[in-house]
Amino acid sequence: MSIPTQWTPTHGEPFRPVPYRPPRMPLQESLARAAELRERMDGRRTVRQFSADPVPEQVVRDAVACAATAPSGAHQQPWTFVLVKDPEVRRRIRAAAEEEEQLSYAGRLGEEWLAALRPLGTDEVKPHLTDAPALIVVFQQRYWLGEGGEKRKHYYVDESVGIAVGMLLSALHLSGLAALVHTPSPMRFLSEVLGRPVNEKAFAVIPVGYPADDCQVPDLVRKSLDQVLVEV
Ligand code: IYR
Repeated sequence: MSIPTQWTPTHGEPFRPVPYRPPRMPLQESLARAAELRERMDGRRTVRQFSADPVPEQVVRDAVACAATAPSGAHQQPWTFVLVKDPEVRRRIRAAAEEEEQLSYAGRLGEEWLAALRPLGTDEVKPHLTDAPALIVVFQQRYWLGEGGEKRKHYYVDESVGIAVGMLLSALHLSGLAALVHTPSPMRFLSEVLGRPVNEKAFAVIPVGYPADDCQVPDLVRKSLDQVLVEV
């Protein structure tokens, strides 16, 4: 399993701006694209039942590359994406996740949380972790760790990685793949199974694939634009 080389920060370098002149999109095109994108994004659903069919790996890599264009605190890009294809590693992740989830659903979550989850139909059984042909495990680099053990602070890590995951989900969906943001809790086992360094903390496990032929999703209703947008 390859471990990406750590990025070296440009810490302390002077500001050397370069021109940015993207061509302005014509109004009609902008309106049409926005409306189309809105409709396509509304078609995204979190999927928990995956087909075992393989996915085009380049599509997944391109989606990760899109995610890695996210803005980040001080442009520190504090993320690592581990693409897990090996079925044995996926089995180990599933076994460890289910062990934690059994404790969660048996009471650790508490009645109020369980009631909130009831309409989603989730439980401690996580077949998506082995059925989906790929998992993207997203790690946050809580701080930068140099080769010689030196550390540097990272800023707004939660926000940065959250934005990157949003962009990842959008890229996967718009490229025709389904995904699920799974956050087993606690997630320490992911660092152990995937051999990640101490400065990295698991953020989410994202199974990626095609929905199973008999896939079902909860009958969710999204808030309307009026309910989420305040214009002043
Ligand atoms: N991590 C658990 C529980 C869970 C929590 C939330 I908040 C969800 O939106 C869904 C599930 C699980 O994966 O089942």
